[in-house]
Amino acid sequence: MAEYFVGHKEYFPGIGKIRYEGPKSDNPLAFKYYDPDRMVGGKTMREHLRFAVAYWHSFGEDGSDPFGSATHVHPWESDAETPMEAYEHKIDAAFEFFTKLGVDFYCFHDRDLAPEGASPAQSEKNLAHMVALAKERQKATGVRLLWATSNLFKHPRYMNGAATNPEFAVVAQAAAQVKAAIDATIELGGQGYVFWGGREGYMTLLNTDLKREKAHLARFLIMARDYGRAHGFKGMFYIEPKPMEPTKHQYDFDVETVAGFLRAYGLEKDFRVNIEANHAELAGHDFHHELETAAALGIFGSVDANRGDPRNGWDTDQFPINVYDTTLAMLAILRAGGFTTGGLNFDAKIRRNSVDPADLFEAHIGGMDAFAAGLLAAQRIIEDGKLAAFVRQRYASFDAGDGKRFEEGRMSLEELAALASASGAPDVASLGRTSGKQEYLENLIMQYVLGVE
Ligand code: XUL
Ligand code: CO
Repeated sequence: MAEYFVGHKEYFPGIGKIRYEGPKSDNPLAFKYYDPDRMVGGKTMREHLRFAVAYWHSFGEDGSDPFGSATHVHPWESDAETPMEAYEHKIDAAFEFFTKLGVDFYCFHDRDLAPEGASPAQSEKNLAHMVALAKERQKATGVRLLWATSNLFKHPRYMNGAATNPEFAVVAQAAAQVKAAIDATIELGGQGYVFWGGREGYMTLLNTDLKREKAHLARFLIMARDYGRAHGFKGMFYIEPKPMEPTKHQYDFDVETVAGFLRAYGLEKDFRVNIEANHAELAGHDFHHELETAAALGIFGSVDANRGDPRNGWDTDQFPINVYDTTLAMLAILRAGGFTTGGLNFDAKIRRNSVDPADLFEAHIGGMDAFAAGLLAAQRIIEDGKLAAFVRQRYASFDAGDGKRFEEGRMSLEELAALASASGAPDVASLGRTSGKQEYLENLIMQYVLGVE
């Protein structure tokens, strides 16, 4: 394989392969921390981090917002003579970008890759055409599909929902789309398939049968799971939690809510969660909280890496740069055993006024460096063992004797209560006055973060 791959025309001229130059480099187009082949705890950085580029934000967004029109001019669209040609050029630009940046994965929505047609059959044909081109490019470059998904939120027909739409005929349209997108995922060897329920929720409960809509969502997911498994899909299905936006309330509110839903409908074997940092924030949680919760519930799967703005109540989808946060995230991910089918997908977009071709590279370089630095710090935290030892010690009273019997479910409430006044019980006045040492622990993490090199 060439150093990087240019399909036909070069869409990012003047920018070559992005290389690791180390923390002292002042080259904005070089990695400072992400050194793909560097070994970290028995695996290379690239194996740990499994970076993916999001097709929709990187090659589809035009910079428009509710107050202004497009600012991003995409050469792969402006040089196209037919609407389909714009999609063909876009995939060339995308694979040029993936290989220059040096990521191993990408993710797409069906409608990013190929345009919607006048009928489900035409849409399916458009998608199959583009899937064939994607397959050729994957083969030529070694870049793989981390996951695909279906855009069930943009078309006006989905304004009242897709799988949860009160009109059955719309649910059928959504099924046609998902079936074709699962076929595309299988054809491209995708390692995952994501459901993000952008419009699976409500704007007002006054017109909504919540119980029925949730049951419809479960039915739909069961059908999709059964179809995928029957057609040879061996990857992971994911639900991506988000509490709101675009609807007022979304059924996949957060990790805990999704876990309960999966268990209620027997979906927990085939589905895991794809956790997005900005969605965690909208749910009122830390990203770290969502990751630890998923790990504890055994449903951690993949990550949409980005950041929100704590002073904005919407999904700003900025690139991640906070190394304290990425350290805690990587710590949770490493402790959960690392990624298997999942990875770190940059569901993030450059700002509206970031109009230089280099901006898209710099954005990803910063995000990759932030996670690489986080990985290094997290690995040191694990190797040093101080943090884990502190937490273990904090629960030591459950490791043996009565505490252990309690934990293992071998004690009644009467027995437990009797221990409160048994001989040898600790003095009640001073009991429980043990410092949580939060400030010490926060400082300890800071030392690892600042010690990264
Ligand atoms: C929307 C979002 C989506 C999903 C895929 O907030 O995160 O882009 O990641 O549909
Ligand atoms: Co996302």
